[in-house]
Amino acid sequence: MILERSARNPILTRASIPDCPPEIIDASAVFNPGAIKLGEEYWLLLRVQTRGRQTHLMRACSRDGERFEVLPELIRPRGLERVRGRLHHLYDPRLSWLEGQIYAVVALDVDAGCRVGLLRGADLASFELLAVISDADARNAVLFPQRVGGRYLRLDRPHRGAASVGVGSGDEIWLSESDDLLHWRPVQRVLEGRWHYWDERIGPGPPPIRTREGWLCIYHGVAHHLSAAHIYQAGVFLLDLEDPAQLLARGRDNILEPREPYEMVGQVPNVVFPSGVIVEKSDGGGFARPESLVRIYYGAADSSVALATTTIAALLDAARR
Ligand code: BMA
Repeated sequence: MILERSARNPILTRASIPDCPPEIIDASAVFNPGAIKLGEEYWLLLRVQTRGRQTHLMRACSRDGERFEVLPELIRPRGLERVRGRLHHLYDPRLSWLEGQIYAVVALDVDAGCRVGLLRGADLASFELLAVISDADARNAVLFPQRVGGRYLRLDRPHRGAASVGVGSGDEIWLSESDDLLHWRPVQRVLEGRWHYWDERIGPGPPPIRTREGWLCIYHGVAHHLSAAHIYQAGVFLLDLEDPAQLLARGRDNILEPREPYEMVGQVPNVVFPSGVIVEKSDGGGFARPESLVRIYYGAADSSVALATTTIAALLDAARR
């Protein structure tokens, strides 16, 4: 088994969400969290949904990475009035620690479709919108935790062929670069969906992990050839350290798929959606250690938050298999 689910799964459910009137009364769902470790504390930035199907951000804190307490307070990023058109939802934050600040890459639902936004803050409570960093329709993007060759990098997933899923989606992950985090240029496609198999449509998950063997990336793949369902799963691939446009390896199989009742039943059935990762140990050079514990936080059935653990070595193995 590559990933081991927490015995406490789902670690957060709608029952964990304190009322926060007037916005949140008897929340409907909590899922797709961003994750970050600050000192000895584990933090999750949560996508909380109300019974009006409105979306809010809340945060949760833990001392052990497994038992989280949700703070009874909404996170309200500043500067959202700069988003063009009416902003309906802000969600799926991917958190990165970069050059002494916390960044969150978020999806923004506007009338024209979906855009990617970049938030920055000294802590999780003080986010400000830096910029909308996609012109065209896009939802999933994630920052690399450091510059590579002087450039900021991200993985993103341009939308195309909305087809059967009804909302924008795509089957390619691209590497893009920037000098200032505000203006981005596509570099190269790094991964394509594999039609007929587990990852037909794909999108980046949590931030890439720097290992001595390359950038280890967790992504989600959707199988929809089974016609009755869209099955969201997680997988891994590896990009070259110096030149992350080069794909070194990609696992054949998924590493996590909906098997438990809380993953198979909910608002959107059959979904595991990895969005946060915490690596416990790095070596002196800042590379994740092979034996390090890795905590992967994921949304389950668009209803709750779950946790699975593994090691860097096991993920590298899975990428090469
Ligand atoms: C994706 C995103 C996620 C969601 C998933 C499953 O396209 O919208 O936010 O969790 O679908 O519904």
